Amino acid sequence: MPKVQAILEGILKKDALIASRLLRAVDDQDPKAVEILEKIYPKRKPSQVIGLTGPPGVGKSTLIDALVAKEREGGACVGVLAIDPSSPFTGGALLGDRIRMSRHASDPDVFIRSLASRGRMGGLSASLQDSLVVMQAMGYSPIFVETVGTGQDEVEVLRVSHTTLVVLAPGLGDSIQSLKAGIMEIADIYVVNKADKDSARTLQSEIEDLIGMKVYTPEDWQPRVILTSPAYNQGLKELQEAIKAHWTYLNQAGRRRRKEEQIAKQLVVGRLQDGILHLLEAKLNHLLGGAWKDEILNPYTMSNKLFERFKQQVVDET
Ligand SMILES: Nc1nc2c(ncn2[C@@H]2O[C@H](COP(=O)(O)OP(=O)(O)O)[C@@H](O)[C@H]2O)c(=O)[nH]1
Ligand SMILES: [Mg+2]
Repeated sequence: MPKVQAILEGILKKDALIASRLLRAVDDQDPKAVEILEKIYPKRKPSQVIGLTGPPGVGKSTLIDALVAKEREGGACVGVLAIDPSSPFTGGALLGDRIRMSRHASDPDVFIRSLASRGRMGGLSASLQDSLVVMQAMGYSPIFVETVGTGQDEVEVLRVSHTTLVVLAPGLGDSIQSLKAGIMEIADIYVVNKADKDSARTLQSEIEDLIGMKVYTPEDWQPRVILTSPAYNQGLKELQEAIKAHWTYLNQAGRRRRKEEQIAKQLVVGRLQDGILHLLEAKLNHLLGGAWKDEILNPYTMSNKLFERFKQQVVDET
C-alpha cells in the first residue's frame, strides 16, 4: 500500500482505485488500513444510506440501476453496495447484478462494490460499515445497499441504513404473509415493483391495509407505498421523491444524529467483539490445552469449568 497520506488524499479526491485497494486491505485486516479509516471517518459527507430488501427476483437490482440513472441525471455521485450471497464453496459474486448495473460500471461518478456476506471476522456488518465510511468520505450520496433479502444479512444492512425500502412484487413469495414480521415493521417506504403486472394494485392495497392498522403520531414517519416499474419507467420519480422526503424528515429534530449515533455504537461493539474474540480464541485454546489432559472427556463439564475459570480470570478481575 502507498503512504497513509497519499491514500488519504486519494480517497478525498475520489480515486476509485485507491478506494478499492484500501477496502481490500481493510478486509485483509491490515492495521494500516484501520489507521486510514480512523483518519477519514471525520471527513465523511452526510450521505443518505438507502437499504433495499425484499425477496429475490422482485427487481431490487433493476430498481437500483434505474434510481442511479435518475440520480445521475440530477448530477449526484452515487454509491452502490451489493451484498453477494457468497457460497462457502465458490465465494462467488452474483453475475446478474453486475450485468444489470453494467451501464454505470464505467461511470466514475458511480462507485459500485460487491460485498461477500461471509469471509471476514466480524462478518458482514464490519465490511459494510467500512465500505460506507469510505464511500461517504469520497462524497458519494446517496448510497444504495442491496441485500439478498434473507436471513442475517438483511438485518445487518437495515441497521446501517438511514432509509429502508422493502421491495415486493406481485406473485413473488406470495406477498406480504411470507415476509418476516420484523421486516414489514421497519420499512420507511414500501415499493410495489413490477407495477406493469395486473395484481400490483392488490398488493398495494394489502400493504396499505397493513399500514392502516398501525397508529402513528404526528412525530412519526408515515410509511409510503409506491408503485414502480423500472421496465416502463414508471413511478421512479415518485420513489425518488419519497426517499428524499424521508431524508428531510430524518434531518429534522436531531433524528439523523440519533440514528448515526446508533450506527457508530454498533461499529464500536462490532470492532470490540472482533478484537476480544481474537484474544479469547488464543486464550481458550491455551486453557483447553492444559485442562483436557487430566479430565474425563465430557464437553459439558469441561466447558462449564473452563467458563468459570475464564470468568474469574478475565471478567471478574475487570
Ligand atoms: N415485468 C417486470 N419485470 C421486472 C421489472 N423490474 C425488474 N424485472 C425483472 O425481474 C427480474 C429480477 O430482477 P432483479 O433486479 O435481478 O431482482 P432482485 O433479485 O430483487 O435484485 C429480472 O428478470 C428483471 O428483468 C418490472 O418493472 N417489470
Ligand atoms: Mg439483485
